[in-house]
Amino acid sequence: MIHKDLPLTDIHRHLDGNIRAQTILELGRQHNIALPASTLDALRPHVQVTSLEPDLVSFLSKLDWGVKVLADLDACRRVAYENIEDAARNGLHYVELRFSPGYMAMTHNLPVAGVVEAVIAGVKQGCRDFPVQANLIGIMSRTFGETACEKELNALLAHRDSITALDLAGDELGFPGSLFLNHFNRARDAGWRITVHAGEAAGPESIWQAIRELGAERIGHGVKAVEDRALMDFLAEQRIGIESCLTSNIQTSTVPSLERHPLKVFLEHGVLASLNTDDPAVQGIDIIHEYEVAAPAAGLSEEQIRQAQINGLEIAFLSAQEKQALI
Ligand code: ES4
Ligand code: ZN
Repeated sequence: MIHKDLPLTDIHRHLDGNIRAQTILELGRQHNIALPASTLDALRPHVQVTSLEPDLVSFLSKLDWGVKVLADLDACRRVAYENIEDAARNGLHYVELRFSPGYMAMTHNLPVAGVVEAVIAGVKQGCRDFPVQANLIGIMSRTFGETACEKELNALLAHRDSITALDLAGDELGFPGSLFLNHFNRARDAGWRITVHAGEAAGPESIWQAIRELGAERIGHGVKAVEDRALMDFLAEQRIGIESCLTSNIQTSTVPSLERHPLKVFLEHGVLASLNTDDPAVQGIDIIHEYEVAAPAAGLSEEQIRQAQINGLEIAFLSAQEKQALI
């Protein structure tokens, strides 16, 4: 269960993987974009995961309808704003929203820096209207290669003070972290925090690489760390945070069942692992489901669920001042 005496956080949530089905319908109508269905019920199976996907890349294709309706910058601002509204509705006190500006810009050839600006504006307005704190994490979508990632990075750096951290998402097997050393050097020079999707589709070596070469202070998913005892020790000792997303890991076939998810082992090992959603609208879940249904199914005791909630706050990319406002 969710512990009401503690702040509730979600520090791994993709804004562009969390576009309401209703908003996809409305934006499709508004901009004359042909959708695979014209009612909410008929659209759902196209924009939401209904069963297991065979792998990460198939899962990620489910996010495409959401960005296909981003026909202008106002649409980008709207989905950012609605993400804040939904976070507040879910009872979150603090959310880290991540987004790939190049992916959001892609279908309608929007200016990438304009997308960054629109997302920042939507989040800022949302935080004025709803009782939730937020920070933004910029994503480079590795699937589109080094040059596209450089464009995303440049657009994000144009608004560096409104962005807290840099992440690398997408096809981990096809595009290893070693391709992005320069990108992360620039991000660290800008004073950003670093988190990397690693050990989701690839093995523990991808996590070592993210930490040692990209400067990751947190790891998205990191499930494969459990295969490497030295890495488990290192994560615990160095207080490298793990952003666990239980349902996501089942839907991408990263883990065969919740009972076999390594989150419990991480917590037993003293690794700072937290509970998060990933792409809640696409997955058909919310943070409450992850705490109330998924975490118990993964074998976590109430004490371990509480620890995961504490860890979410502990490893959040909050300044001392922002943290003070939360507790
Ligand atoms: C991801 Cl964009 C995205 N969403 C969820 N999981 C991911 N893993 C890598 N990229
Ligand atoms: Zn993710």
